[in-house]
Amino acid sequence: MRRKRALLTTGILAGALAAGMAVALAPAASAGTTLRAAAAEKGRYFGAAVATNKLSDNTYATVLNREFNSVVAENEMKWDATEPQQGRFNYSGGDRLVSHARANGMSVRGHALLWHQQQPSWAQGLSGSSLRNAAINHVTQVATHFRGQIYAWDVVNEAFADGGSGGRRDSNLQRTGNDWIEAAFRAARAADPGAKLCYNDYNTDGINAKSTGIYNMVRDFKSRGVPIDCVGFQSHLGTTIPGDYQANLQRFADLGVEVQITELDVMTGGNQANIYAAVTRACLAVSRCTGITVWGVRDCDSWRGSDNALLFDCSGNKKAAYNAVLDALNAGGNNPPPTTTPPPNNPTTPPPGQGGCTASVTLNSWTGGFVANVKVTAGSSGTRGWTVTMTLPGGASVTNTWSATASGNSGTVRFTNVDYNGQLGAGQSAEFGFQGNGSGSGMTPTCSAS
Ligand code: G2I
Repeated sequence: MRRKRALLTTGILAGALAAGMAVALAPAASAGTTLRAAAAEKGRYFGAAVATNKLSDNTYATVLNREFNSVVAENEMKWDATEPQQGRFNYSGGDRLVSHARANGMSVRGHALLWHQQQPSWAQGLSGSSLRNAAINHVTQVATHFRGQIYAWDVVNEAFADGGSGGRRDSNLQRTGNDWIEAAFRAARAADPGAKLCYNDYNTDGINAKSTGIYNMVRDFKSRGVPIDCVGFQSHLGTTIPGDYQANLQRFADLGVEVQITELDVMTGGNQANIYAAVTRACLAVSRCTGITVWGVRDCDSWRGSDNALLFDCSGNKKAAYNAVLDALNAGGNNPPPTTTPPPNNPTTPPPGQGGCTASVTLNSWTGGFVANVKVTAGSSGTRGWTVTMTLPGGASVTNTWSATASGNSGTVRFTNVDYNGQLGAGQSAEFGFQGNGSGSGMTPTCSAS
């Protein structure tokens, strides 16, 4: 059967060539009939924010599963939901969304590890190093729980001020020190090295003081090796879209980060469909724009109430804005995202030694605490297992460890591989980390392989 068709095709081709007709050798891309199919043809995802209690609503689930191939929890992965009491974690809503995504071929955005809003009341009552330690522990625990299941995390959400200052917003987190954002990104990288780490904000839809403040932070992070992979543009839009929307995405992309439209919704009115189409075209025109997420499924699911800001009406019918997005996704011109992602920036990695293993430590410190990320690299014989020994400065102690098992928590501490990261081929690396109280400066790791 297959052979017959191939022969037939060859015959048609030969005939067409003989007749001097132009023949397209690559199959023409077919028009996608759903948002997820049309976006996938352009190498992108199309997602929606989901309230997990609505997954049992038939209309909701039907539209979600048919049209979207990415989801984000509207509330269930926020701090108040995941750590309602300090040190007591609740992942039920997030886990439910992740399994729904898996069953339906969807990727998951994680939202949001740290934000000044929707903090549990116990965190609202903390300050200084106890808040900083609690925040970093939160990042570590949550990102570790979901490790391997999240495409991109909003590590920090909405940390910049509105208005013309271009500076940070005042918040309890900001008052722990300006380095709280980079500390969060480092902890997230250590906990889930496979997730893309994003900074996410609103009112950043054109080139303005706020987006420029964020741009400068991202540029600084890239230059200092702070792990950041993406910037989220929420795009809660009114009745207009800034003329430099695309140019703004492009300038961030030019810094070497992925850009994503993360919470799109648009006020109803004559321009709604046009604005949705313009956002879609802008993302397609920027090769590092990897996907669009709308902030809800139907108008009645939206936090914007009577704005009717989404792509489906309350009965689940497609609106004009839906058709405009689908047409824009299917229109010609393809600027696929790069298929390779630059590896995480780790300038301190030493070359592997002969046999054995080597280890290097990257420290992220603040007054009263630190996070140490340790990279173990196998020498020419590879490892079956490894142990890294470090002597902590006096007064310092380990409070938690990930991707390794610690023996002791002060003085000389030995960190041994866990079952999934002991076996390394020659030159291969594994990472683990730990958080500590006190100062971690001056620790020199030594590595021994088995
Ligand atoms: O405000 C719109 C979005 C802006 N960017 C960050 C997003 O995380 C944010 O989402 C909204 C959710 O759509 C709302 O659903 O964040 C709100 C909280 O700031 C969410 O509202 C909250 C209500 O304030 C709570 O009273 C309610 O218990 O939703 C909770 C769960 O329904």
